[in-house]
Amino acid sequence: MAQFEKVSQKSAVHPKPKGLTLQYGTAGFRTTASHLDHVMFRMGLLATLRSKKNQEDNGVKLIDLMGEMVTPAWEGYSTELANADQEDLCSVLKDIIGKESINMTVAVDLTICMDMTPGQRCCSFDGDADRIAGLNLQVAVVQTAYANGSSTQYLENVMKVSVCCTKTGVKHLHHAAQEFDIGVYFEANGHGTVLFSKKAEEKIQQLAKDTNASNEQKHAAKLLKNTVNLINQATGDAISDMLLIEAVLAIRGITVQDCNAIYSDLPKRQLKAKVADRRVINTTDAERKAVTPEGLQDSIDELVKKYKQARAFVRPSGTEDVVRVYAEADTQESVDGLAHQVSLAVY
Ligand code: 16G
Repeated sequence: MAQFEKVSQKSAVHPKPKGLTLQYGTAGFRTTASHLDHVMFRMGLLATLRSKKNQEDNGVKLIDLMGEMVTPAWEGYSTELANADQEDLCSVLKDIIGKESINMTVAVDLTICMDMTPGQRCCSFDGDADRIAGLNLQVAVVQTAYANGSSTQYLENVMKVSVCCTKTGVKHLHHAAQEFDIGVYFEANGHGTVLFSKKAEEKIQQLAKDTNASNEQKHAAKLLKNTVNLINQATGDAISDMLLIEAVLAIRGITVQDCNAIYSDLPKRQLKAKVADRRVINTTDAERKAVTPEGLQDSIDELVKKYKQARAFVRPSGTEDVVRVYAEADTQESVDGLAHQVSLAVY
């Protein structure tokens, strides 16, 4: 068929490096840019098929920093760049750089995001939330194996809230959180939000206007109503999460330092182990136990037994070609030793 001849011709311009195998994971295809040219071309083909199957149009849309449409000026640049003839491409790029005064000379060091001084207020974008009482709603916190053991203990023993653990990856936490009236999900690397069931939202609305409710109940319901309005239930939205935390701190009259001092994290260590094929490691129990290769989990269990308040697990990364090793124990020295020994057991 003629269209396949065209595909062959065009894909020859985007050759696949010999012997390179990539796997679609949580982060899609992620590797060095020089290895992605053929992937970009081939994913264009796949997107066309996906859209043809669903009878949808194709399209490419740029989204601005806050998720809104790009400005008219940048729409214009998009049109110019997309339509530029090959020989004019660089001059169009230079033109945009000039018009927008984009500094192309300063090397950006991504390892330095800001200078901090003691007491200065800043936040890293992640998800968190608080608990509620009195509405007979099932509230639960969903974590992953990376959640510090102290946080799990605090939630279960002090806050008396149900905690469940899922595999790493927003989609797993999100689905688990949907099982509850109020599901708070949080990954230690910062992804998270709060989900409210329809029933929970209705109960909160009713209580907020219930004339028989006490002022205290009405106040609590109002706070919850505002939380429903503020939090982004579609996805862990760092900005709304941050605003919610600010609101909780203000309402409780506590500082970030007070909040940080509620419990102390157990010392932890994460390491990466590079192995020939990370997929030989298969896990169960929300990634807390390795089922293959045989004997690996026994070795980890033996090592963990040597330390106090210790736990450790290994899992193949979904975004990098490595095995991740995580350990916790009573002291930093112990946990460093444990993580190192567990990573040796992986090789
Ligand atoms: C991705 C996931 C994140 C997960 C991380 C684990 C989404 C939107 N993001 O960033 O949830 O924690 O991968 O990476 O799903 P890892 O598998 O390399 O440890």
